[in-house]
Amino acid sequence: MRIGLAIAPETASPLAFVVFRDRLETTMEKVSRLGYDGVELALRDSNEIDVVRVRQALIQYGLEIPVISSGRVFAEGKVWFTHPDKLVRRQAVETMKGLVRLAAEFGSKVNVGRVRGFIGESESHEIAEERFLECMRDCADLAGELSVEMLIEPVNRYEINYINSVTDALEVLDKLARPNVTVMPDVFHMNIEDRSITASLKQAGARVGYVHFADSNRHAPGQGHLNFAEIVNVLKEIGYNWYVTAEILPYPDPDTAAANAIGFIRHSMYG
Ligand code: LER
Ligand code: MN
Repeated sequence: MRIGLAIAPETASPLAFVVFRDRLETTMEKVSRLGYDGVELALRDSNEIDVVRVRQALIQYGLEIPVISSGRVFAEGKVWFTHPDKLVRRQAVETMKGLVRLAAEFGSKVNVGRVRGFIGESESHEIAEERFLECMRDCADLAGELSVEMLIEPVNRYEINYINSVTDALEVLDKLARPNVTVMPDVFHMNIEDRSITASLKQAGARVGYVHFADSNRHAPGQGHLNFAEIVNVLKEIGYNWYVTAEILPYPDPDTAAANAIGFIRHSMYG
């Protein structure tokens, strides 16, 4: 398995769930020195980065971009797939398609977290889900043409009220019926929503496309009460051998958090 770190450019809101929010070159240099294999980029839209510059930095620091994540499209762009207004849904789809095209340039996958949207108080689950499925199929079909995989990330109930557990995501994947869309477990959310982290990972099996690691308090793995050795063993058991990426809060400070995360993840993998 390879180890990644979720980061964002300096243009991101301070609320973005990343350790480093800084010039990408500055962060990549640090992340590479710590021994990470890749960086997940949290972007608001595809124009936010310069492809040539980022490609040069990836080569210089020996890093990959496993995933482009889209939480900022929801939080900062304020557009999402279940939105009642068709124009807003269209904007969400166009922004996500931009991220898909960018992902094709870097050989990355594209995450769909909170940008799926929520279900309004007076709305039916079925109508909201239909809107989500239509937007998602539109993006997934472009992604398929460009050989890009998309990832549905279950997110806990305190952040969104649609697709909270891995089991929820698997049901949605069946309805979606797109082979290039998989599930992206984040063990921080699973600790809140899933009956058993290990059982849900086994249930998802080959449909796991990417994984987020954070401890129970969203600090670096090792700083809370999740059993990462057990989680890593189950990932190996189901044949998952791609990236696990630390998406953690920058405590006690960004450098320490990033160093703690890779240290503990390696320890969980190799003992
Ligand atoms: C994103 O990866 C995530 O885990 C959410 O809590 C925020 O979008
Ligand atoms: Mn996550």
